Amino acid sequence: MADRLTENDVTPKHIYLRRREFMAGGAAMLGALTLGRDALATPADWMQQKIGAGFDTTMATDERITPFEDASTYNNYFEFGTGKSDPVNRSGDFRTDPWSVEIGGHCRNPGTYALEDIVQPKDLEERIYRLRCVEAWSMVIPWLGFPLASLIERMEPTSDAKYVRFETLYDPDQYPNQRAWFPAMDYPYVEGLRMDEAMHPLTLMAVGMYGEALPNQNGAPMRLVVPWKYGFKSIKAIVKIEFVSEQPANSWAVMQPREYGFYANVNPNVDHPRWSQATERRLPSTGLQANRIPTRMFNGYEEVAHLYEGMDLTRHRYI
Ligand SMILES: Nc1nc2c(c(=O)[nH]1)N[C@H]1C(S)=C(S)[C@@H](COP(=O)(O)O)O[C@H]1N2
Ligand SMILES: [Mo]
Repeated sequence: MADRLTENDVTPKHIYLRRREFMAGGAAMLGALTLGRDALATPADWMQQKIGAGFDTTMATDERITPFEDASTYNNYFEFGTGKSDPVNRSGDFRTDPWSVEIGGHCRNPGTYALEDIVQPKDLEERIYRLRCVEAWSMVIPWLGFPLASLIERMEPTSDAKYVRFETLYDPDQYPNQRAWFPAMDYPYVEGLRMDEAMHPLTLMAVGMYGEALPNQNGAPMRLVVPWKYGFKSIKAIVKIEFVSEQPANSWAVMQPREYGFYANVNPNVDHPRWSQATERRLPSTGLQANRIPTRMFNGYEEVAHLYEGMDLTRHRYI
């Protein structure tokens, strides 16, 4: 289940409101607002640390929060390179301010919106979600964000809006792999969700993690988090959101259609053509201590199962 903070969590909102200042301030942004991100705390510890003893710990799972160090140094973000440490090593100068997002397609309020107008501080909350990559590693991350549904509702999609299509920034000046002789994929990176998936309360637009603004390598200034799907659905550095009537051609499915599809729901019973998906390596994971655990259907978020009733999930996982 999603662990949520809906009361007393003024700190994340406060941090977001100060975005411009701490972007400018660089490392100084951490300051007194940072709370134990080195953790390996349990979610219950994490919540208690943040809001005091009043937190209802029955909401929390007993899974430990992945240390910030792992979550921010072992990343997939092909625009910066295909190595897991390329994103942290190469994203230092990435500019996230100013940032605007073009929203359009079948909706009543299309336009180009400044990030500050998209993120409503009152909607920000912290949610502890697992992130499970196709390549079988996983993490538990305290995200800071808002339900995608609240943004969609403000845009007033029409009945022709059947899917939501997302696009990452295209800027070869800033993204080394976009100007490479042989780019790793066709850019810009594109992802999509069916409307009901996009509206599901678990679907989060993240602007931060571990109580701070998102690090560049994790998708600053705004990225999607769809916790029951493989990580590639969680598109980073979003600059365009479009309401469309046809299923979007998402980047990985276009690149390797035999391996990747549109739905990409986490499913331990359906293997990737090149490896098993039955287990995952929970970070931190090393050669000596792989920390391998069983993968769960829908990454453990079984409350989404009804969205796929009547669908052959074997077929829709990759095809
Ligand atoms: N724009 C963009 N978004 C992306 C990717 C990418 O290469 N480019 N990689 C995806 C993949 S495959 C994963 S597993 C997650 C990784 O998120 P993390 O680095 O925050 O763990 O980001 C996803 N979002
Ligand atoms: Mo991934």
